[in-house]
Amino acid sequence: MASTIHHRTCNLCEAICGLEIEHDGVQILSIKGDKKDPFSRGHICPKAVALKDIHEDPDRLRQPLKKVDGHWQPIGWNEALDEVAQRLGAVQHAHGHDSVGVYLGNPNVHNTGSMLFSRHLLHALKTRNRFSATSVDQLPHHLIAHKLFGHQLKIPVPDIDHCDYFLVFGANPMASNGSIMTVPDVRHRLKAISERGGKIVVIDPRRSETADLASEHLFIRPGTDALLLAAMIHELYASGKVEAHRLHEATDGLDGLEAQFAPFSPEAVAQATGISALEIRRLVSEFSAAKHAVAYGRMGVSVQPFGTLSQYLIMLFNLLCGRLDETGGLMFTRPAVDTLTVTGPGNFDRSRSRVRQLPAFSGEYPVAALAEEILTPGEGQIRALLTVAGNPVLSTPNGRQLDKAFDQLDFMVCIDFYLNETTRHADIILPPVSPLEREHYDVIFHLLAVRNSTRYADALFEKPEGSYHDWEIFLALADRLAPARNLKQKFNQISRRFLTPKRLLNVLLKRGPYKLSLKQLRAKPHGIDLGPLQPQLPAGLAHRDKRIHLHTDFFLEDLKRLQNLLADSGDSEQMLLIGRRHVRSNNSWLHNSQRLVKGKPRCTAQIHPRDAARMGLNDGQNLRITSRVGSVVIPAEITEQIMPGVVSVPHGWGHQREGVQLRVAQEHAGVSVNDLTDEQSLDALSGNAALNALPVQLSRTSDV
Ligand SMILES: Nc1nc2c(c(=O)[nH]1)N[C@H]1C(S)=C(S)[C@@H](COP(=O)(O)OP(=O)(O)OC[C@H]3O[C@@H](n4cnc5c(=O)[nH]c(N)nc54)[C@H](O)[C@@H]3O)O[C@H]1N2
Ligand SMILES: Nc1nc2c(c(=O)[nH]1)N[C@H]1C(S)=C(S)[C@@H](COP(=O)(O)OP(=O)(O)OC[C@H]3O[C@@H](n4cnc5c(=O)[nH]c(N)nc54)[C@H](O)[C@@H]3O)O[C@H]1N2
Ligand code: SF4
Ligand SMILES: [Mo]
Repeated sequence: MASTIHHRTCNLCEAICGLEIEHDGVQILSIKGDKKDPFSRGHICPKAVALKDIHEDPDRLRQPLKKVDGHWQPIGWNEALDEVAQRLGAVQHAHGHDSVGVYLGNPNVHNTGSMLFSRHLLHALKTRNRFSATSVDQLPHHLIAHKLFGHQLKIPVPDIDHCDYFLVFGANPMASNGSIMTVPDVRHRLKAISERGGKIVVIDPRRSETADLASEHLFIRPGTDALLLAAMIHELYASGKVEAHRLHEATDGLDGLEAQFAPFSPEAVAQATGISALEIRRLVSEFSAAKHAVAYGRMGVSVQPFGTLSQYLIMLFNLLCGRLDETGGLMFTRPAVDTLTVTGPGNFDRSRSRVRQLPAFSGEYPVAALAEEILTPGEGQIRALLTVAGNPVLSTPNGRQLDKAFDQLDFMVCIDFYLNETTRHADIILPPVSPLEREHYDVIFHLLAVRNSTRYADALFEKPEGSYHDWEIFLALADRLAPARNLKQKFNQISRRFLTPKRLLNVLLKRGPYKLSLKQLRAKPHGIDLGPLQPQLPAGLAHRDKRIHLHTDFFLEDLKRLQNLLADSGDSEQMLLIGRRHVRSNNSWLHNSQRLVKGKPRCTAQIHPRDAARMGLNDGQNLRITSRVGSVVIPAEITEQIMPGVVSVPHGWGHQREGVQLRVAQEHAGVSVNDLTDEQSLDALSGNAALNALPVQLSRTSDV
């Protein structure tokens, strides 16, 4: 067959790049960036070609597996689905609905069918023990959006194409390609800021790839961003730079703010943060003076002990500077599918986890509590677990404790196409089709994009006969777990299957603000540009009273805890652990692609020459890192890119665990940083894991 070009969206990360895939109906011949795509403009990163590697990977599971006497046996779909439903049902029958736990991983969000259909399975399971990757990631953003703007997904993004001052806290879009900011071709977009005379300032304990491209980089002691931000707000008031803005009229809670920030003068926080009072004042005055400025923070500030407070102060700083909902500031999108109607507005602290009393957000408990909910006996204990597109053993804190917990379960089922560190614990694995065998529409990421845009792609390959999409697995299990008991229920089951993600998408598009249809999107395979972001508040607020609710009582309560940080900031000898991302990696699951892992090993511990010298450590020598919960041995990479007193280890590695079937990844195993991260280290307000700024001890080991 002659070769054809298929246009589709890369589903691997939040940048949603448009791809041009050349294929002959069976084989993929090449993967390139789609130059005609108005949003991604031909940009791709090295991971895009891994879509071919995943598709062709001999280790990718194509048939359900069942563990029998410790050995995996392929079984048929009906048998597998029947057995899963029967075993989950039996556990629930004996121990109640909450005895089954669910963990949803990150790739669900990049999967149209999963986004639109997982609720049916969750509904059928009726368990309150739900967890997801949200609580090792963007939970603070949802909590703030829910409280301030009235909906968990009403999250503003930096209008990077129009700002001339971009202040970045703990984000590395040059490696991650952007997060809670869908920004394909970020390199050119960042460069354009400098080219129009603007400035990019990066605050990060590591001189990251983004810092390298920025106009300025300031090292900050991990976990102290909230102090810096509090001082910036203090300085805003002190220097009379709070900007009168139309939105302040529509904001509840602005009165009396100044006094709350009194203790946090630039001088007071300088030592703890490592940033001088002079520099803090300069940051504030430059930001205030810029025509279009925006402050933005991501993983480095979300996933640390002051995750929510830091993100809240970033929001407050933008608001006080008149940068919220303004061109070149922090803006809201207007996506073609009104994503806010696909989920509820969110809710917080409606229930608490059984063992540690951690608050649920929108029906999910912090995943840091998952292991203890399995390991602690008593009423409501989790005895069976379903994971969907997740690898919590490598991706969530204290992975060794999770290994232990999963071993103890009565039953575990994983919907996943790899036999990895998590799924090896399963009794049954249900593998969905490959990403190229399904249609794609980004329900979530157009909502978070720096430009209003929309793009749909049909499946590249037809799925093999008898195989299942994730959403079909969900429905097959839901039907079995909650069989229709009357005609109406039967009708509901048939109609949701008839609806399909594609048809549902068509309905959502037609109902959306641009009244588009799937047919119209299909006619434009390069995507449709829907224009720059536009101001939309207060009318666009999701709160019924069309006001911003600052909820200062809730959020600023944490300033008290922050003051303690100010008080005991003397110990600069304490080493703090932070994470790191690399453009050729994606969380834990792209290490089975030879071309992505080849070259110098990347799972190294970066430390500063000063710390290395103190320990008598040479570059490449093995280093032992120990935390409260565990210890790993990892080669040291000595570099001035990292701040003294800080050690950086990337996550998602550690494929040496027994029973993993990822042949390439195992040859480049590395160690898992989440064998060090502590399930007790949390962001106090939200329960989000504090994976960054973790106290650790370093010691030398003899070479292995
Ligand atoms: N190549 C690649 N791309 C990815 C992913 C991937 O694994 N690999 N994962 C995707 C996912 S799921 C996400 S959520 C995004 C994340 O996207 P980003 O948040 O942009 O990615 P990170 O590299 O985690 O950036 C965090 C930065 O915070 C810094 N940091 C650590 N601790 C602190 C601190 O206490 N304060 C400050 N100010 N900075 C700190 C780190 O040095 C790092 O530079 O990336 C997505 N894209
Ligand atoms: N220390 C530290 N830990 C971190 C982070 C960090 O910065 N530092 N980052 C955190 C972040 S931001 C995130 S999002 C989490 C990610 O945490 P997880 O989502 O739990 O982990 P992933 O590594 O993304 O694993 C994804 C799994 O989904 C499977 N998969 C991929 N596509 C599909 C699909 O279409 N269908 C199905 N059914 N399965 C699929 C893969 O085989 C893999 O097993 O990790 C977090 N962990
Ligand atoms: S930047 Fe993200 S979306 Fe774009 S090609 Fe790379 S992995 Fe895919
Ligand atoms: Mo993430």
